[in-house]
Amino acid sequence: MYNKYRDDFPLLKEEGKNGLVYLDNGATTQKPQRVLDKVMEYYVKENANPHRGLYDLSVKATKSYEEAREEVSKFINSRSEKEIIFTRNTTESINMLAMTYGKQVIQEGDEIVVSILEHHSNLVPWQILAKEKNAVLKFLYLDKDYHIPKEEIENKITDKTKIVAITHVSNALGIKTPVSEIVEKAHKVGAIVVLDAAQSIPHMKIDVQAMDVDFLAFSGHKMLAPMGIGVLYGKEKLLERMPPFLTGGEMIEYVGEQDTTFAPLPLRFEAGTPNVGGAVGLMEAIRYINSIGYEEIERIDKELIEYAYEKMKENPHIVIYGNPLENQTGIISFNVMDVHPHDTASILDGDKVAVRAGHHCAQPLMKHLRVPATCRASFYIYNTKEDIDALVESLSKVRRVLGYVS
Ligand code: 7TS
Repeated sequence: MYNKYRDDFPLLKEEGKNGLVYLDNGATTQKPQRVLDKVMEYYVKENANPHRGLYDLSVKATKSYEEAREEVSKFINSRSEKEIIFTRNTTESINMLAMTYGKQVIQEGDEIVVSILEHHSNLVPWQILAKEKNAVLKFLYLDKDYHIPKEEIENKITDKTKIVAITHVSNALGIKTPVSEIVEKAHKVGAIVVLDAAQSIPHMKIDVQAMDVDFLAFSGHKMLAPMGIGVLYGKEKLLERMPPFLTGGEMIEYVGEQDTTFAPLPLRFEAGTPNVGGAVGLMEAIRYINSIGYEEIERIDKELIEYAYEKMKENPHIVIYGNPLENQTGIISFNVMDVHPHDTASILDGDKVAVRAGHHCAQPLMKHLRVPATCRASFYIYNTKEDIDALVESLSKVRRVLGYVS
């Protein structure tokens, strides 16, 4: 299967010669040449500390950083670029929210609702907040078909709910959550919705206005950008009333000996020297994704998932979790019967097939499913049917290597 995007990725070209089959895109994606070039160009031509100097180079760095913010704003259709806060990653975005908005709003007896699918990054910050405030952390659970049923949403989100923090796509199983139903119910009871889009934004169009989510968090590195740059989107009226998170340089307006006034949005939430190179890399990754288009990304996701599912189903010893065909989010979670997923992953690694094995930072989900861990293959635009053939071929050896007769 010829894949015209694969040549854009130097690591795949280089490591491909040694036989690498990279199927851990849920953890992080590879970076296209044009993103690497753009970051390099920034450092060669524009590197300076933005928002400070009055000299030309610093003005250039500031311009590039703010251009990146505009690109992100257009990409997710926020009303204004003031609503885009650059962070390090999804984890930092959600922690920032829990420690600012969360601390301000949550009071004793209030309820915070999450789902059992959450990555620890969208769980632990809310757990700690709930403990601190004597609030209640509630979970939306799955039915036997891996759906969050309507009744869960109806019953768990109540007049006491102040925050609903939910993943858009589960990193462990690839399940899509019913965001519009959750937003509708949450807003009906006066709660706000925080959407963890870390796994969804590489695969599907996000429009924060159409979705009407109040906050959205994602990481650049899972969508072809460098590590160390992430985003927190928030509705302007909510960001306006949030207290600052980190304090110090860049986020102030005026500092006296005893008192400080803070900079306007979005700089109020970006204390210290920012990651301009990362932001510029994210801008270029967005432009690359736009040049491909989500329709094409979805077409590739569908083709790969359907092929992988069909091939893996032919092996009677593979158990697949979730509904990969229904969700088509590039993720297929599985185990080889009677084999620990770490053993499976290391046998695959022997054949140069890179997959993730473990609890996927979703331990409550694993407990809920009554499995200690799974293997996860996760695809992106540069993967091919040949990659999947290599996975399936290697999987067919796993039980034999471990001494099972069939
Ligand atoms: N939320 C979801 C849904 C995720 O999948 C991840 C990372 C995060 C939050 C945290 O993102 P970070 O960029 O702040 O680390 N998920 C994974 C994974 O599935 N394998 O490695 C990281």
